[in-house]
Amino acid sequence: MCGIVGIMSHEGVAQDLFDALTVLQHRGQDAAGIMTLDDGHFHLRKANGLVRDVFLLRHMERLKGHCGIGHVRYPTAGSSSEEEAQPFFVNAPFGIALAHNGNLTNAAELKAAMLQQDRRHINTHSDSEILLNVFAHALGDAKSPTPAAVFDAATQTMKTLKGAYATVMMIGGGGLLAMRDPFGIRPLVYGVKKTPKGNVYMIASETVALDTLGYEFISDVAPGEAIYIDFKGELHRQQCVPGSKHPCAFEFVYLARPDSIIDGVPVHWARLNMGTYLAKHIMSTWPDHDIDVVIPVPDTARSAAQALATAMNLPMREGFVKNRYIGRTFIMPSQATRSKSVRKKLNAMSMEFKGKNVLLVDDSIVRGTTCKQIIQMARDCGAKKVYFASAAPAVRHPNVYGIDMPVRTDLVAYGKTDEEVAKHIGCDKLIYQTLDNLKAAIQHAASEPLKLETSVFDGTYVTGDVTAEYIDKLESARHQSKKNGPTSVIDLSNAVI
Ligand code: PIN
Repeated sequence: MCGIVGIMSHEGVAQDLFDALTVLQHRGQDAAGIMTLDDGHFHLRKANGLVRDVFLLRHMERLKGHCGIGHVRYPTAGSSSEEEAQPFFVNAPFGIALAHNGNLTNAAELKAAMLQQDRRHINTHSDSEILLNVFAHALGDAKSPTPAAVFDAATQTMKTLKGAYATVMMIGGGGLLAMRDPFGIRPLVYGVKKTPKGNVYMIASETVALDTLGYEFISDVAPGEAIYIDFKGELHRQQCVPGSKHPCAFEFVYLARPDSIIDGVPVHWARLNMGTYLAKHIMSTWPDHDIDVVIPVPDTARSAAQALATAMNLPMREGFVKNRYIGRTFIMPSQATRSKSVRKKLNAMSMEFKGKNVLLVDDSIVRGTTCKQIIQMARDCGAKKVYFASAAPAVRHPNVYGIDMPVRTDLVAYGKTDEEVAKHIGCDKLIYQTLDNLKAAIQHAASEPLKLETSVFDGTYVTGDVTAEYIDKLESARHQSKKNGPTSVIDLSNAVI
């Protein structure tokens, strides 16, 4: 997953872009980049690392201009090399820069077609570079980047792309463009700051970026919609292709910040509801439970654990302390780093465990490596029984829409019953949220009826183009990259055009 931002202002945007990327840092800690446009000149700084480490004063001073876009990355398709950090740029037409969150599922076909039909070379393993070139080709014949020309190109692009994409682009002599895929799988919002010089607009992955920087939320970018803010500061919108809202359920489970609102759903409320539904499930399936205390696995699971404890009339106690200076383990590049880092990251306070039957609550179980160690820590602290509850259902399918979910064989629940997973991770009892309850929890926090993208739980891919063959290719690319260093599904260029 990645975080993106774009700003159209009347003064320098580098500082606001930097601050917005810092607020979106949870969406990716692998690389960061900013590109600005100043009087016809594009300026770029991108590198691997955290936002605070990538941008030094000398870089910030170079990033001049009243318009700019930014990106924080965790790699999905593509490698984690510095060259593949975003924004990407093409010279023609007009100069276009792009920041993308999501993953295209027809990238291999598009790459092959691009070379053969459009004679466009793609230099990286990234599907984002393909997206940029599809759009650049579509805008190719326009005399100038007028709203009509840009929306035509956006429409053509959306008809060509498959998969998940939330994007911001900056077009030389034109303005700032945002597009969200027809299912709205990844989040994208925009807002305004009213200043004496006129409106300043921000487009961002999450509302938290608008809030923190003092922008007023206008709307989510609708699925299949494009938003274009020209250099005169005028905002244009167009529904380019029909859309049907299906935000990714995992954004609510874990990816997004709790203080964001996605498609009318406050993430924090969704997480509280997950706890309440999980409590109801436990009480109905295990009425004579002997849980003494609920202990959250920090941080994401705290909201769910709190609501669960309240609904079950049980005490909730903090039992783990997290070192806040260590990154999230889920989005570190290698499994080796991940396994080593758990104990450095979390320490248990034995007095909360000793002699008690504890219910540990986490947001999800993916590989099962972290929770296995956490359960062992609880036992080492003298817990009598260690029960484990996941606020999300079992993850049994790979993600193809921009979350770096492991290949099936690395998912602990793949091919296992709940009892087998419990045995594997070493708990006395395992309780998963049911998928119906997860959907209900998110729906109950929503302002209107909502459908969700839930493929990691049920293997149903909303875009309708994800075949078993595609998943096999994706997985063999990931296996290969584990063995030989980064490669990508796009590189398996035996695509059928
Ligand atoms: C971690 C949130 N959350 C914890 C991410 C662990 C899966 N993992 C997904 C659980 S935090 S495992 O709150 O952001 O720090 O299944 O791989 O063991």
